[in-house]
Amino acid sequence: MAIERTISIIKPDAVAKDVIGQIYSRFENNGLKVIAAKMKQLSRAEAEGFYAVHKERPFFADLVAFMTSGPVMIQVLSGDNAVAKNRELMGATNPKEAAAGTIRADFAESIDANAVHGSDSLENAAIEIAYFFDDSEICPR
Ligand code: RTP
Ligand code: MG
Repeated sequence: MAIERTISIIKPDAVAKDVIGQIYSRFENNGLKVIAAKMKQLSRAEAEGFYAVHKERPFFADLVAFMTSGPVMIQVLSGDNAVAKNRELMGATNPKEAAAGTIRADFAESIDANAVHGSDSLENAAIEIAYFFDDSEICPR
């Protein structure tokens, strides 16, 4: 298996619920190392840029409003098959459809307030990492 990097964002709902530590434990207990992290209040422009791929979708305005509603915790995860592993730990986008024991099944409120973001491909992971982190902020280990 290949060591990959991916972006995880703990969204405002999960930060507000004080479950950052519980979510980090799931990463660490499943072979994903945190190699960079920052808490950040996203500006509207930052959220729009991050989710630009969705800008024509009907939910875009709600998504940007939600992602700027409070601080988010952004981390680079590293590990075997990290992109798919993180998506597996997250569960389905809609928490009602998320498998038992996944982050979204356990912590998400709704399809909008769904606790976490994870890169959906290796290519997008590289783009999203560069969006939030300089190389000097990443600590490979
Ligand atoms: P994310 O990008 O946040 O990791 O989530 P995802 O890949 O599972 O879902 P994606 O299709 O990329 O959608 C991004 C976020 O937009 C919201 N959404 N709302 N109302 C809706 O139909 C709808 N669809 C998507 C969700 O918050 C989703 O996480
Ligand atoms: Mg997505």
